[in-house]
Amino acid sequence: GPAPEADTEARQWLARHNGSFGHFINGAFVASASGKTFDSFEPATGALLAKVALGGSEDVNGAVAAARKAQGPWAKLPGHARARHLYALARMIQRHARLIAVVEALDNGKPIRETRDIDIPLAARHFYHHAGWAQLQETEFADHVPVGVVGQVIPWNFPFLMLAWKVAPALALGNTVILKPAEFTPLTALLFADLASAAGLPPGVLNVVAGEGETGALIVEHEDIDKIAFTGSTEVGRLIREKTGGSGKSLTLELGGKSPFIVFDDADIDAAVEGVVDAIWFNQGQVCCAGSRLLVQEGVAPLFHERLKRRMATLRVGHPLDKAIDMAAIVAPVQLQRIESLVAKGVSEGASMYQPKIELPKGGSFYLPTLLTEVQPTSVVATEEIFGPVAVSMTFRTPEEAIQLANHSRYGLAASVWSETIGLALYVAAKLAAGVVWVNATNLFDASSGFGGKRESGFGREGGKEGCYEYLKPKAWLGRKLRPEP
Ligand code: TXE
Repeated sequence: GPAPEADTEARQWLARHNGSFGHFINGAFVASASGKTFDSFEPATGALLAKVALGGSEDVNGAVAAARKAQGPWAKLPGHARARHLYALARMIQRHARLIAVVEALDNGKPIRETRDIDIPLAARHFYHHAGWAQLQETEFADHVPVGVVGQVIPWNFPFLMLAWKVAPALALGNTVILKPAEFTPLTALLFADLASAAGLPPGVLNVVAGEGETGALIVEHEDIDKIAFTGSTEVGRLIREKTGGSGKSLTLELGGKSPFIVFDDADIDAAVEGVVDAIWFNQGQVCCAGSRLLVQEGVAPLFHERLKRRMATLRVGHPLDKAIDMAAIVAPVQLQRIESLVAKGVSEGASMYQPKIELPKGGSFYLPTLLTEVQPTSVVATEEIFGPVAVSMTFRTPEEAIQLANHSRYGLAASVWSETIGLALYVAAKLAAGVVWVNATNLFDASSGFGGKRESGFGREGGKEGCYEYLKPKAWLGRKLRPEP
């Protein structure tokens, strides 16, 4: 189990706020105008972690007014001055990496090994990367202007990393932000606001309004917001698209997925098995680009499934703060029930289920690593996003059949192809409908590489130069004497 002192700093931080958090508006923490709050629980134990302000229209109005007031001066700063702020935020994340990692693990239920080694370092890297773009704004984006005031609504699966993906490019390019973290995981966004304020970020540039879906809807519908950036479910994404249609607001959506993970007969089997571990058991499978649909060539399928099951039996499920575990808790009981009912549906539709005999911790929301084989391509588990530690496996004979099965989806976020024949892998990769294709690899991310989907997985990119354009608008300058006389 976790060392008892492991979370001292995090508990102290919670205690400093008396376990009760306000919104961060115009540079200060404030309670909701209505006085309403909601509870954030520890998924691993079910215990109450904090009480958090529930944002209503007055709170959203206040945040938008602060962001509007701050936007002009923020955009007028020279790029290098904004870059200095982003560098300061990046260093702040690194300096407090341990505290953020622990709070994130407690609030989300994910393993500390992942928050410490992946989420938090990638978030810092995102701020460093975008500091570079801020510095280059005048030269690289001379014919563009900031979008303005941006509303950002993020999910609970990567609370801190999704914050970084959204906040870093927005601020770098001269926008100001109203961010709403997900109701299951509001704490690291509030911690970040605390750190940003200590790092000297001007008031109003970043505002965090906590709350539920209704708070998100208030942001989406606010008249004085110029752009909405959303990551979350395809259903809510569709709703937001309807609500913003015709409003003149810019919109980017990063939604769900059911990404194929294709294994050819000649793949390096051990590497592909480790790939599956990363693809579907990383973050308990609560990953938008999770390799959740295994497509295995018939010749190697029995061996592949046998090796995969053997590997599954070695996975360790435990408390998020235990450094020696592979998987921890599912974010909330409602998500656990969703996983359970989808798997039951899969089994009733004829899938055969394998779960290793691992003892799960008591009290919290835990689910075993699960493999479903003999799955029909049209069944619910093969087409719907389960968003849990459940791999669904089907077989194919030819590359053409693999491509057809892979593209048989309403989504198009990511794909992964495994073959030692690079020509075959690249041929298949080129034909896959996905925003990113990994070859003999999975879940590779970098701040310099734009991430985003096709089809019902959404549109727009986060990261890289293409991601910067999502926070800019082109502006043409035509006329005489645009330059002062010498
Ligand atoms: O997502 P929601 P949920 C998928 C995944 C998961 C399912 C349900 O399949 O099982 O969605 O998760 C805010 N207007 N993904 O219900 O509701 C909400 O408060 C504006 C995939 O938690 O989309 C939160 O901040 N905002 C995904 C955010 O939207 C609204 C990540 C996401 O919540 C709103 C998460 C509204 N009407 C879930 N309703 C991915 N792409 O990675 C809710 N919200």
